[in-house]
Amino acid sequence: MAANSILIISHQRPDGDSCGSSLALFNYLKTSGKNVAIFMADQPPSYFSFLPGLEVITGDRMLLNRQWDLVIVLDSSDWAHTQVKPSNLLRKMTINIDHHFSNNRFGDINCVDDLASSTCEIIYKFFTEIKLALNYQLATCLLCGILSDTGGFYNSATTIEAIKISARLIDQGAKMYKINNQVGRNRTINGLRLWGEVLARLKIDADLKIAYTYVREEEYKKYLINDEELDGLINFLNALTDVSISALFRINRNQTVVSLRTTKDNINVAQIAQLYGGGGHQKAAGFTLPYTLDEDSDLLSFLKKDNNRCML
Ligand SMILES: [Mn+2]
Repeated sequence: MAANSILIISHQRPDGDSCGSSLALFNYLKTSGKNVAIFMADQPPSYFSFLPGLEVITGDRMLLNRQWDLVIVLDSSDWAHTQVKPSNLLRKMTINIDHHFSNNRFGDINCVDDLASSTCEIIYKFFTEIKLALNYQLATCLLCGILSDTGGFYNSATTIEAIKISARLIDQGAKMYKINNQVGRNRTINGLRLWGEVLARLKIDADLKIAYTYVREEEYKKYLINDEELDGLINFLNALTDVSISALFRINRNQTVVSLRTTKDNINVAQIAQLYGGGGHQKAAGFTLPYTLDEDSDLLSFLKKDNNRCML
């Protein structure tokens, strides 16, 4: 089947991998003469503006009412993370390209490799397979995804393969230090002040070996920041020694978003997240509770309850 109209979809709260992989594929398909668009439920953070073509990413739901030959879903373990209802989406075929441990193989074709550092790594391998010559733009998009998901070669997703591919992307002109600075070190003064408050109430439960803290929706508003400014905080907490898991609770009006990190070989936080309808990677995962937890006492009793069921 030759697909002429192609919709690329990626997950809510876009990150460097979803934006990088979507834009790299978009550029390739556009150059191949296809009618192509990218849908993401949320707008990408402005600090990704260095990515060529970022402005084509749209949250315009009118796109979802059109008829598409092909839908390609990137970097999303299931439909829920895209905030798109597949039953309403008119398409002949769905291709699912992803690297999450928890991917539920929702596509007609599933290209899922949970050993890949990032979706960008899988797209790179596809481009290599079809012998596509990479240019600066494609290399920048792909390196952005690898550096985002490996935390700048810091976390357990950092494989020999990821480093080898990155070296080739740098050879094509992608600037590693620039991407790392844009993606990993883009802090605002208000963002850091909020980090300070959240870190000041960090608790460690010695029995569970869990470090945990929380942030409330009102605090984002108080500091006039987007909650994506806290994305780096949970990775920062993962630097704690002597704990098995770090947890950040974002307490919103009607729900609680929980992020989990571990550096321990014997712990798979994606399995914990899956118990609550979430997902992610073995060392970095999250889930959303459809209710609000109240500060310290609730958080601890929630963690203790979980500990009985699944943790450690
Ligand atoms: Mn990813």
